[in-house]
Amino acid sequence: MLIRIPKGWEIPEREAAAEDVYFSRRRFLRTTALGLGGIAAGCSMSTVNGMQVPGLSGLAALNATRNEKYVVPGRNVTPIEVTAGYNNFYEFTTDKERVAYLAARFKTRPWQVDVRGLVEKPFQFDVDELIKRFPLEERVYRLRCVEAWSIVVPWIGIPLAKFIEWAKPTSRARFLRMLTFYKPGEAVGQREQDWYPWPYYEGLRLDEASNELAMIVVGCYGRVMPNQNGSPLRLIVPWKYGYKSIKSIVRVEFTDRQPPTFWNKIAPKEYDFLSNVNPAVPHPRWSQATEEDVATRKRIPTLPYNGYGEFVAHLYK
Ligand SMILES: Nc1nc2c(c(=O)[nH]1)N[C@H]1C(S)=C(S)[C@@H](COP(=O)(O)O)O[C@H]1N2
Ligand SMILES: [Mo]
Repeated sequence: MLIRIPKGWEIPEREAAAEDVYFSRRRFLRTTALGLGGIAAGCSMSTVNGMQVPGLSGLAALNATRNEKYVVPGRNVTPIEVTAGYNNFYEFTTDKERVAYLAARFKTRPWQVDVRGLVEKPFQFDVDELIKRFPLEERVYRLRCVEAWSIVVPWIGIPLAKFIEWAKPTSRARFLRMLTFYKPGEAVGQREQDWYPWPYYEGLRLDEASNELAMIVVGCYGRVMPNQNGSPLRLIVPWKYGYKSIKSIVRVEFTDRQPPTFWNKIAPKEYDFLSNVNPAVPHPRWSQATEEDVATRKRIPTLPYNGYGEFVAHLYK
């Protein structure tokens, strides 16, 4: 049985455009999250470092080779209970500390992904086939949300460039469009927040998607990904604001025209197609010069391209 979000928690329509609606209430929510967890009877619960986070037990271990080329100097890896306990996944709720509870029983296996559009031959694959087909890499990346908070995560996945090679786009392909599931019966946020333009959709230019940093991610912290982080497969593009890193992908489409994106559709003046992390360009409603490390609660400077300029700046000359 899924939990019904109490009326008081729902966001009014006029505020729906604000990705940060509940951000300022985080400290309040942090203190109530454990109490609310009790409502989610039947969902599996793990205690990590004394904190309870659902969705962490029973995740299969993944065999991955750490790629030491990608390191995050001066910051520690964010503890798993923070990464898996504080999420943006609007398909479930806008309340970051309740995503883990509401996503705990979402079925992410078996999971088919459609590859279509400007490819030699459209096809479908199962996520576990993909995991068997490609060697998995572990990379520690920063994740910087547009709401000015950040975490550091050891993701496990496949370079998106390798996936693109496998998909065989035609010479006309210029962009990649990705889509999340639409399952209002299972995802309470899709059911009850019907003013959002579901399903979530994102896009990249093909040269961005082919950059060495872009990854199809299937796990983190040595295991299959917890549901709340976008299981069973998501995108990670660490030089862009977090909302570009679309979760729980069901379709990858190659196109010759720039695809629309979910957040741009909702608030075009606030969220553009490229969305590269840039401390010099404030969000219309707040500064992007600094960010809060969610684990330490310390404010730290935001870096151009989230610290990945050496890899990606040439794409935007
Ligand atoms: N399908 C989908 N993907 C999504 C989101 C979402 O609401 N739905 N939120 C985005 C935002 S705003 C951020 S910051 C990251 C958060 O990823 P995390 O919860 O694993 O930290 O996921 C992104 N991908
Ligand atoms: Mo975000």
